[in-house]
Amino acid sequence: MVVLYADDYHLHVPKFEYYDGRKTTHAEQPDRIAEILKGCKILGLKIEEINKPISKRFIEKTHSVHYIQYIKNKCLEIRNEDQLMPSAFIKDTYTPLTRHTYEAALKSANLAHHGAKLLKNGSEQVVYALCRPPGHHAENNAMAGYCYINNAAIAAQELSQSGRVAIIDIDYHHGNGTQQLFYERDDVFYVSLHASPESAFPHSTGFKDEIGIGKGEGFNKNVPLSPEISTENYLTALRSAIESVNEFAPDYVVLSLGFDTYANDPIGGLGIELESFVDVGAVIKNLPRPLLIVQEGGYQVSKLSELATNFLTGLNS
Ligand code: Q9C
Ligand code: ZN
Repeated sequence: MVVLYADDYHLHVPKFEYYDGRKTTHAEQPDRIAEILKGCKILGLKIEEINKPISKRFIEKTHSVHYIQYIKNKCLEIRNEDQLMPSAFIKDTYTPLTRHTYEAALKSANLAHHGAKLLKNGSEQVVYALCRPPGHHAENNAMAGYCYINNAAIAAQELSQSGRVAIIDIDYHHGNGTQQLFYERDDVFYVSLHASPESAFPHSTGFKDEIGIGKGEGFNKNVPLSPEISTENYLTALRSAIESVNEFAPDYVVLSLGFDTYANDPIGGLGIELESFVDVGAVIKNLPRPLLIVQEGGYQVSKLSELATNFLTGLNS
């Protein structure tokens, strides 16, 4: 197993978001990755730093050219440390641009893409890409939910050129972007466990009846959960999601990993306590390999190091 990170995750520092008509501090901060990295170091894992931006031709298989151009140009307009709420290609009020957001997003996406390459050429069986900014809310032509470029989708796209790919998403929030990007495909299966969109962002997607369309019908699976679910029932739901992955018989698996299911996450929280992340990791261990783990959310910064070590301890048990 290798852990990949880009030291340039520091480049993107969103100042505030607008929530319920109020300007509030922004939850998606650089020290999130510093803390997870700290956990990986405690475990003595192999860690590799890569600060290269992803090439355009790989992004353009996932995002529209106009969308990517727009982000690039808007970031170039920002000449100071301010942030800018874009007026186009955006779905909410949580996803501001800063001067270096574009650059940080390219480097984040490259980690996932590089991880996919390592799996394809057989040099690793498990790769953990510490992506920041996260990606699973980013759609073909829209940023949302702190996400600009869909890291997991870009990796899955790369892997799909060599076989069948299953994406399992266990972030607290539904991955609307990843769902959208593979909704009409039967060679990439998407399954997501998340807090019910009735009470949680992104609100409009993540319902059970979204099963894919055309030849993609049956290759999208949403498992909306009550925020009050017991950890025991959560683990049962996770086991059955893994069963559906096994039924699909993928050649590669991508895990979108969010630690915002942690009970005390400031914006999420599915009641999973710190110690139980060992069990989550131990269940995830049953996924087939090669496996690419892509970091998504998780906002209780003071606990991220321990959340990561617990999860990885279970995974490697
Ligand atoms: N202030 C990811 O976990 N909700 N994105 C904002 C709370 C947006 C989360 C409301 C949550 C986006 C990758
Ligand atoms: Zn999330």
